[in-house]
Amino acid sequence: MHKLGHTRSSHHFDHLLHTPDAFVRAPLPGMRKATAIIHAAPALGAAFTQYTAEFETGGTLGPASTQRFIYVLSGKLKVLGKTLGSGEYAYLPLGEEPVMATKAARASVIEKPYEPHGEPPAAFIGNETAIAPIPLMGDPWVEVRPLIPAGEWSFDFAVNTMTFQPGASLPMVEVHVMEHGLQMLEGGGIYRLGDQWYPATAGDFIWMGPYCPQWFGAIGKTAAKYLIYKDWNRHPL
Ligand code: UGY
Ligand code: MN
Repeated sequence: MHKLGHTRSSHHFDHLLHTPDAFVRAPLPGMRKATAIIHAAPALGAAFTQYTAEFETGGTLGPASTQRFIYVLSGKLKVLGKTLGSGEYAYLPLGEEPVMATKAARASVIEKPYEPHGEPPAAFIGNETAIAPIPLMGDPWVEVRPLIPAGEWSFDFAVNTMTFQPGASLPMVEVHVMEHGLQMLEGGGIYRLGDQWYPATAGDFIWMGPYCPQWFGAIGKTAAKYLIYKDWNRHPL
């Protein structure tokens, strides 16, 4: 049944809420047996690209001309000679290394031209469950897991997961120069973006531009969790 023109998706100059009912799929150059839902890109005002890649078994990404971060949402992806499952991820400095699904898979892919500062970082893989949680500003109800090693200036972006116990929230409305790409992984709540409040749930994507006022409160009986990108470690000039 169609929805008579209704969607929760909403696009403003400083933010986008992108909900699954509005997703449009198209392969990117070089993809085989795979397609992309592009959530954030320079066309939006973002300085990075983030998309959900959906693979059939045997599907591959095309090469990128930028660094690339891949977080597996479901299924199995072979990267750097290892098979990665849900919650595992890879950082690829050149974007040229092959990425192939050994089982139908979905992954969140971030691509960004590298801003050099010393030697570029080397490729690595990781597992979110192996990262020790950090309480956000001392609040044990909001756990942050940095997926890219913190304190290493060579990286020009950060990717974290944030897990909010039911009823927990960001301690303040944040307004900052960094932009965000956010993939809601589990649970949900209310996201304040600019001057609006949106229900947000697993499967949604949110882009927040520089200085977009932002706040989140988790609602429901289970924890809410999201994957969040931000530009990091570089002077804004
Ligand atoms: O890292 C952050 O800026 C994060 N606390 N922002 C957010 O969750 N919207
Ligand atoms: Mn923020």
